[in-house]
Amino acid sequence: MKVGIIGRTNVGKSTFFKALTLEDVQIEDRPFTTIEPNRGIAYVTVKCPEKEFDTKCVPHNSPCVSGVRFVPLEIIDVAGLIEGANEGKGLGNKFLSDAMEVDGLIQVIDISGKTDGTGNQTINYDSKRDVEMVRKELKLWVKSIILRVKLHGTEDLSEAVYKALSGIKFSFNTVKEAIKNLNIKTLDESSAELISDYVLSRDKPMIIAANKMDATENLKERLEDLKSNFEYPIISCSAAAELTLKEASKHGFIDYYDDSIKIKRDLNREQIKAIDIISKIIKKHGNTGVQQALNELVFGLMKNKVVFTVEDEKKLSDGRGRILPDAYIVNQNATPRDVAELVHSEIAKNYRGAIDCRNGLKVKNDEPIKNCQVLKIIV
Ligand SMILES: Nc1nc2c(ncn2[C@@H]2O[C@H](COP(=O)(O)OP(=O)(O)OP(=O)(O)O)[C@@H](O)[C@H]2O)c(=O)[nH]1
Ligand SMILES: [Mg+2]
Repeated sequence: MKVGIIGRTNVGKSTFFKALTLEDVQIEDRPFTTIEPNRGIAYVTVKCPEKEFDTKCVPHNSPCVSGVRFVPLEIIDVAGLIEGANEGKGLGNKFLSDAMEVDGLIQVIDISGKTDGTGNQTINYDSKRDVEMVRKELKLWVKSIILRVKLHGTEDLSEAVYKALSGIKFSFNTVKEAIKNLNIKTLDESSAELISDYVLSRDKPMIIAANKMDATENLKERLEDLKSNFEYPIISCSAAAELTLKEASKHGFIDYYDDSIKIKRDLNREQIKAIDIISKIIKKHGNTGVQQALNELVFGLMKNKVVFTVEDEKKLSDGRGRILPDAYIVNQNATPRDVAELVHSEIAKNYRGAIDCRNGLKVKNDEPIKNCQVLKIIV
């Protein structure tokens, strides 16, 4: 599972990425700070089943903090987009292919309206323009790839388009469905654009992270305006606030857990002031919105699930005795066999079935996983 952070330049993409991963990346108030993509591990959060099973987990691949399980996924932060990127403007379109090697997208926008389309300071910039621009750039770029397809002899159209797009993770089924449902017989400007729109909307689900919510007085109006114009889920956030809290927590200044802040050490006047401002943001909005945005994409929009795997269904442990060691993100239709594939190719090869550890019963091989199911794969 891989998520991409995209958006116009200077909106706070790298800040958002760093707040989720704590990777040491460059953040600056100027356009085109990020050139090469930043890659890291972020986590979605679910309730750990340890309490329900009356046990204490010993996590392996997914840390657990006070009963909240952090399930890992890959995340990538790419260079900022500007109008014309599909034709090579700004930093060109190389990073479009970086951004597109993902299963889902978070588009970061600056909801405060204080940076313009080229990432420079302004007032009252309409962030709807950015949402339109990103949608257009992605569509035109995928369209340009489709238009490069050359059909050989009797080659099937779906096969040829899929081959051209497979490097950027579009599924064959989606491409085939697009060509069938849109009744496409040949490739030209308009049919390529239709296919592009179709496959993007199916295979690159996207939410909007309305960032810099701390820097505007008119958040409510601005959000309503966006919501009435787009169907994307929109989560308001302050990546800068989340990053400050995560860093302060990492260095032992505060406890930051479950959207509450507890000061642990003596802070200087500046630090107290910063924490005070952020506390007010959290009080007003309930949270900083960063983790919520990632969870919304992975669970809300993409409808993924989490599955826990164990080797011993009684002790709920792996071969080394670790309790509820591993958790994985799976898509909504994943079956026990798909889970086996995620765990190890050898396990998938020797797969003989799976047991639901909640009731000790065998799970049907074609039955979709239930969210937070604890499975023993039988090999
Ligand atoms: N007020 C406020 N500023 C923020 C927030 N998030 C990021 N910023 C600031 O916005 C500026 C740009 O942040 P970056 O994270 O570098 O933005 P980017 O989108 O990665 O920029 P490029 O890589 O240049 O495209 C920096 O000055 C950040 O401190 C936020 O939530 N609130
Ligand atoms: Mg950046």
